[in-house]
Amino acid sequence: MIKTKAAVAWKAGAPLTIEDVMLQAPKAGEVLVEVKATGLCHTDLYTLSGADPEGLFPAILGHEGAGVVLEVGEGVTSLKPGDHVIPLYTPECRQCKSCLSQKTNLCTAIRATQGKGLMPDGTSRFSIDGQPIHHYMGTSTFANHIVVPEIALAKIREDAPFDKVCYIGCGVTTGLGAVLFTANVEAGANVVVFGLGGIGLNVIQGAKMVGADKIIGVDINPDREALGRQFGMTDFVNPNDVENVVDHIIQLTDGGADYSFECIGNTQVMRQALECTHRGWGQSIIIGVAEAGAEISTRPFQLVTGRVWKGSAFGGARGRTDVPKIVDWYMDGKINIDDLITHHLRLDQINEGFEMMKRGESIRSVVMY
Ligand code: NAD
Ligand code: AHE
Ligand code: ZN
Repeated sequence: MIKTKAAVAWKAGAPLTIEDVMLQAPKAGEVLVEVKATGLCHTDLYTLSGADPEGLFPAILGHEGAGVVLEVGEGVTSLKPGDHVIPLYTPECRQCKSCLSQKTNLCTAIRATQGKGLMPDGTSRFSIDGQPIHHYMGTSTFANHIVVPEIALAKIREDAPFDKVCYIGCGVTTGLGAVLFTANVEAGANVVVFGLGGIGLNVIQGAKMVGADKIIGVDINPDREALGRQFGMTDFVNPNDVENVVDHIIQLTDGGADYSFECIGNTQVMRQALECTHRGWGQSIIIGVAEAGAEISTRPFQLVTGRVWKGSAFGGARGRTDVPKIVDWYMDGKINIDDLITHHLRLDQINEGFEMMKRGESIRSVVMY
């Protein structure tokens, strides 16, 4: 057992509190990691709000981290103490039906226990005064030390700064990957991005990277326009300034977008995102996470006439394979992460990070341990 510090979510809607937490040593196939930095993603806020059907309390949230391996359990062969890693909420076992299919990144090896806030053996490694505390998304990066299965760690180069590449643990990969892996956007395509936060700006960055023609950003926060343009957005639409956002985009794109991305988690916007795509071939990718019980709807005619609705988790990326490459892209200057990290915080400032997210003042806040 070791003692570590963590921000604990005791109940839905309540601020996190910083606690001393006991962490059990890694068992077979598991790895002890010292988390050096973690980003705050909207999904953490969503789960904390109580809207997540898989949200369990008490839990240690956080899923956008980077750190160093301290110890490996029995049978671990791909990692050793000192290795730099990014924890993966979408693991890559390379053995399950899903991994072997090569049709999805949604590895199923440990998904059932992960969704119950437990390690693969059905128990938690975290406790406070003997009371078990749930893991979250198999990562719990709001703890300074975590135990994670080997298959849920991407080994990365050692010269990459933790406080930047932690963002590759979710937001960067989700946004870039949705363009590159899920939608396969081609050069010259017209793209619309709904929601220009930590995910949407990375979708814009991905669209620019593949040579999209028009890249239209849609957000109710006018402050998002400048950063959107810096990352490659060609047109900005504030839905509050136009009569009908779907008609407006269809006009701007001469008949509809080739691809649209919903990066908010709002089911009404999901419908708009589908319906603003081009008849015959438009594809709309849902990235945003909506609350328990939410449903999407459209006229079936929208699909009959060739529009396609798709979803994307972790950008369709295979974590152990793709994450180290995305770290290389950052280190080679091919992608910009620095300008999206608007705030650095200490762990005891984490609640302020969520308040800034709610107020629309931050893109990514990163906690450094
Ligand atoms: P964020 O809070 O940084 O950004 C959300 C943006 O949406 C903000 O700029 C906000 O102003 C804008 N917005 C809100 N309501 C709007 C509306 N009605 N119309 C237009 N714009 C609106 O959040 P984020 O971290 O970028 O996450 C975005 C969504 O993606 C969340 O739902 C999150 O849970 C989800 N997510 C999904 C995956 C995945 O793998 N599928 C990964 C990460 C995040
Ligand atoms: N428990 C949630 C699931 C939310 C969800 O869809 N999560 C995304 C990642 S969001 C990261 O910021 C995901 O990877 N989904 C695939 C999976 O297997 O969970 C709910 O709403 O039920
Ligand atoms: Zn996330």
